[in-house]
Amino acid sequence: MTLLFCSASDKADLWRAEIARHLPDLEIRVWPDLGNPAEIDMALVWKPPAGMLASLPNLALIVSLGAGVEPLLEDPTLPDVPLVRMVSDGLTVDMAGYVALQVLRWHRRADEFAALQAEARWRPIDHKPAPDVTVGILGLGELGAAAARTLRTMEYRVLGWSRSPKSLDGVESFSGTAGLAALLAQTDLLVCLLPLTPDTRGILNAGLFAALPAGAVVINAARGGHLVEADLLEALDHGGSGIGGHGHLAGASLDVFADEPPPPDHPFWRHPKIRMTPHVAAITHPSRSAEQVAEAVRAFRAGKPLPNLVDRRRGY
Ligand code: NDP
Ligand code: OXD
Repeated sequence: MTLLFCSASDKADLWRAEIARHLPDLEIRVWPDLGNPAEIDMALVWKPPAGMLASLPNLALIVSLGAGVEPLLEDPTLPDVPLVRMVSDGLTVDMAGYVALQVLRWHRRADEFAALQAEARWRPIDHKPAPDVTVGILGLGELGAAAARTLRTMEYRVLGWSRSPKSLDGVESFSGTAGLAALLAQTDLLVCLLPLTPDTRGILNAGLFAALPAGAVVINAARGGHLVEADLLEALDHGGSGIGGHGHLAGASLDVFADEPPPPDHPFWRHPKIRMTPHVAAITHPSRSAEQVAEAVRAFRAGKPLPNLVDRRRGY
């Protein structure tokens, strides 16, 4: 059995070494040096060139290096074989940390204190106790649930929205359209951790922002396609008076963008109420995630049920 590795943004040598620690007998080839394509039956990929997977006649398993699989599902030539996505402790811990960092940054006024320090000014600014601050999380899956658990340890009030209701200690669960409206009406900081599907594309739009209380903050760590960028700018700049001055929303933390990187003249770069990171909220580190790849390969070899199988009809 032979696995093909294909990713322009991951280090093939590191992955090969880490996977070999778990599966020393597995032959791994690195795209574009695939040798005889007919010998490849498994592929480990992140954003492979469109049509590449379809050119492997005996491909029987695809493992995604990412948790989100919409780049694969958007390829109309994607072979109809089982697709496993990345779920790993490394990714989960990273994402929970990113969400906690952004929630604290806005709640504890971190940027305002940084600005005051730059002017050598000593000015205490008050903040609400954490239990009086409500964080609403869209998507209570692997990453959303982990973020919720972390925020609960910090005593924030946490609400979560998912397709099916969830039972998570200390987290109020909402689902459906009415559930979304109820969650938004109570949310001070809104976190998006949904998969990008036809149902969720553009969900962070003018209607959703208007349903949030004035002064709310939006944190998008899922996909750029969830956000209607012009609507965010409008909600930040107009329509009320948030903590940071004019505008219905007080601010936004964005890790993901429609175009990555956004062009140099994109208004987000210099917007005073936007904090950007370059799609680094959670990283699939080989040392923390090779075991999950090995698990999928072992199950595949043994003909056992595959872990973290994507439901293609649902789109995640
Ligand atoms: P999961 O599949 O585990 O969770 C998805 C959650 O979203 C589930 O709770 C699901 O509900 C809910 N959901 C899906 N569709 C809808 C809908 N139409 N309405 C309401 N709820 C919905 O995904 P992960 O938590 O592993 O990952 C989430 C996303 O995070 C990924 O798809 C990816 O885009 C992004 N990501 C970003 C990274 C970054 O660095 N910025 C890194 C890794 C991932 P239910 O449970 O009922 O099915
Ligand atoms: C992922 C990502 O989906 O890194 O894993 O965005």
